Amino acid sequence: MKFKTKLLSSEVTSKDLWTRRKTLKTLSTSLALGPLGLANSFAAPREKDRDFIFSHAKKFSTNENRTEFSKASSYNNFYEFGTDKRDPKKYAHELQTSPWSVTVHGDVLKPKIFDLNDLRSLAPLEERVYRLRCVEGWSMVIPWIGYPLSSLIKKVLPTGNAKYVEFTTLYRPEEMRGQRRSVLDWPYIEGLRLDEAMNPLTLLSFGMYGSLLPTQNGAPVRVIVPWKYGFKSPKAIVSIRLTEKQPQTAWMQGSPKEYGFYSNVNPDVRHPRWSQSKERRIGELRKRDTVIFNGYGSYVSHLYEGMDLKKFF
Ligand SMILES: Nc1nc2c(c(=O)[nH]1)N[C@H]1C(S)=C(S)[C@@H](COP(=O)(O)O)O[C@H]1N2
Ligand SMILES: [Mo]
Repeated sequence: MKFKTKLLSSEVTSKDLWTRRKTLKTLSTSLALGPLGLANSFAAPREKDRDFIFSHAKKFSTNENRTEFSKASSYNNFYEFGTDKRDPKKYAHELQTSPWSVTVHGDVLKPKIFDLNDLRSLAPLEERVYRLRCVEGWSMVIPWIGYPLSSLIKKVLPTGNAKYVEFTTLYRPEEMRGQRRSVLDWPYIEGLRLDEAMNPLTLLSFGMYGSLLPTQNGAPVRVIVPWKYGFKSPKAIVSIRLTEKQPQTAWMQGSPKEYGFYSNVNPDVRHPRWSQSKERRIGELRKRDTVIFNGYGSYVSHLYEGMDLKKFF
């Protein structure tokens, strides 16, 4: 896998990254680098990597064992590259992720097209170790790097009409071979209620495991919503639009009986074809019990007070 971004002055292979990452881990434990982690600090940082500085957000992070980077970057859902779990890693290099810009618009007073570098430097980057649970019944623990999406939304000044946020993934079938087949109604669209998008857990993410996002994990920018099923965490975003009406998401469009707008992790609400009460943590053999809101209830349950979560699934 090759990163094609402005940040990395030279291309590195995943093997390089993995060994370097291990070095970093050793370094940071032995030298106790303190709360500020400097990505790629294992060697003299190359000119353009110096911006990728982040702190570790302990408050928002789980202490559970992290999924191995090699697994998190090779077992992926990213239908733009194919429906097999191995397809994203195999074909993601066909996508050019630089230059990149994200349009933030809709019911806002200050719409703006952000160049990726401007977007990334809009707020301090934090590392947050979150659980991610796929509706298919597997889960991972991943150290993401990003900042709260609320920081961005506040900048563009939502109007009183804004009730929802719609995210759109890049549409570029020449480079995303999965889009040449009509598996989903492209482009991939996801949505959140505005208060969900403003929740401190909701992350605009640019990196993971100390480095930039691999393309198969959604480079150069994606959203992470840890209390919802994985598909609510859209990758390779080009548009963030505030709206009055609830967005029609790609999965609702494709299969409305199976995928609702909310899609909160909920062991008591079955997927029509299988139970959601258990899950397999990637790397483990025994199944675990699935926890309501993926274990993030103390942060988010108030968002759904009085709502029938079986109806609003
Ligand atoms: N654009 C886009 N975003 C997407 C998907 C996709 O197919 N296309 N798959 C979703 C699903 S089903 C999951 S489980 C997560 C997986 O994220 P990961 O590969 O980084 O673990 O990405 C989500 N975001
Ligand atoms: Mo998923």
